[in-house]
Amino acid sequence: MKTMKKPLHPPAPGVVAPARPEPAGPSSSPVGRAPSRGNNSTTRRASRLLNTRGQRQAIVERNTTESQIRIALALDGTGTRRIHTTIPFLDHMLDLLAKHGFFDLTIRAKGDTHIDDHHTVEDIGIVLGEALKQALGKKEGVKRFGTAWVPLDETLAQVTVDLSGRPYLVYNVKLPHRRIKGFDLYLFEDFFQALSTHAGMNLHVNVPYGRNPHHILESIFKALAKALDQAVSLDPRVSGVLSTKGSL
Ligand SMILES: [Mn+2]
Repeated sequence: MKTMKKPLHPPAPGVVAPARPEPAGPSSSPVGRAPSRGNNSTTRRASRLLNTRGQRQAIVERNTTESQIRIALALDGTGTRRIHTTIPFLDHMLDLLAKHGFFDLTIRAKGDTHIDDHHTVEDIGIVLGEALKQALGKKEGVKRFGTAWVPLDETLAQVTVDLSGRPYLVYNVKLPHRRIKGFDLYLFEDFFQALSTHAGMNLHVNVPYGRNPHHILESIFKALAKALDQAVSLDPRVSGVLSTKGSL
């Protein structure tokens, strides 16, 4: 009873499994690539869902010639995190996401950043989205929707999510300048696109006003954290899934 392979998402406090990924193979969950990029690289994938003492968590590993990424995500966490992406500004943003969303999050990523940061940033979005989807399972009892407004000094950001299974990104963000210490902030749109696609999540990101790019991104990630914290939380009034269709 320490290890069960079959029922990935029992409706009640679940099975216990060791916190390490299984080797890649035919039974591994597919982790696709965002549609905007080719699919011709050699990909090794491994993923494993863990339901430990009622916790909703997942580990997803994705290795290609462009990036090597492993993410462990626990939805019912405390904000404990260990994040190493080799991109300091991205580390800072993902740190905020875990802290303010009360997610336990471990990310180990490296990629071909000698070319540019694009592959690594987008692929982290892919793997984080996949981990979120797997940790949610059938989404039984979850609130499904979440929304948050978060200010940071002169900036205000608003993020709304629906864990609908329907990927769609709306991204209304204007940055007064594009780079912070050489890092291309436009890549965050690709990150959110990948996250939305692979989590199966409707994601709206709006920044009505803001002056400082660091503040703008920081308030976005805090708002995403609060919105996701709300959306993934369990509502005892929800029996099954919160959908008149009966599935999400
Ligand atoms: Mn900051």
